[in-house]
Amino acid sequence: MKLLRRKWKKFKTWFVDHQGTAALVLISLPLLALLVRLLWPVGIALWEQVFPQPQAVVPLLVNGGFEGGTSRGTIYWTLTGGPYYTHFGEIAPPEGWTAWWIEGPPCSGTDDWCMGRPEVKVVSGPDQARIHSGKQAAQFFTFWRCHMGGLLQQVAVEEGHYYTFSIYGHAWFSRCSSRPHDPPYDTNCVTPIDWAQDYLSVGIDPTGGIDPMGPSVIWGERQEIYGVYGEALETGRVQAQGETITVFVRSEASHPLKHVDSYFDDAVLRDVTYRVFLPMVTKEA
Ligand SMILES: [Ca+2]
Repeated sequence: MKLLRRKWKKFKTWFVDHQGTAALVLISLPLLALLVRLLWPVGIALWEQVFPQPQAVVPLLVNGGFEGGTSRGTIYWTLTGGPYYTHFGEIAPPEGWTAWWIEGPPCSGTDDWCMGRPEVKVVSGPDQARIHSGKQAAQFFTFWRCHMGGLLQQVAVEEGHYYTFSIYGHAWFSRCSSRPHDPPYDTNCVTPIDWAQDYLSVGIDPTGGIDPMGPSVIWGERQEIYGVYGEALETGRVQAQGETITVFVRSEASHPLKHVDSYFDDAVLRDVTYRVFLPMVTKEA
């Protein structure tokens, strides 16, 4: 107690001797608190700008890995017009995706062979080579018919932003055999066809349209990828013209072989608006 009394006495003496300073401190404290309160949100915002926190990447596509269920969505055109939206039991595209195709026009440069209606399904085995990652992939295929078609999905995006779309894909076709990895021209049956192409590609309609033949679709390079997954199919950077864009996957098979299959997996839509592309610099020897 003696110590406390001595301290209090000392404080009183200091307070009397320094009234001006004490008053200034007492007035300044609430003002300082008010200033901090007002500037706090600004400071937090500045801090987040300078030191941004890493954020989880939210996939722009629905079911891009084809790990979900299936849907019945179709859109197709025939020689009599379109688009038509009839559902077919053998067409069950991955959930979130719509199967599209062109039906009827001749392919291979002859009226003998025409683009046919495909079958579409989600595959989960037994052939694991058809799955790029996860447990499922999408299969688009025809039987003794060539085809032009694939999958599409409309996506909500930021108008004016730039996007790229990619997917892994490969084709497999066989003149007769049902053995999954036989070469295309196996000889265990008789058929006059000894040639084939299946071009795979991806595209973006920056206006959100759903016509794969429309002039606004910007397609990436067509590639022939046979038998196994290789490099991803990709589009270039495409600027969204509105709040919706459409991504397309396309298979163009020119041959009515017994098996005309296309497999796809791991579709990704990326917002590349702010990505900086630096030129590659090679150090001279
Ligand atoms: Ca998958």
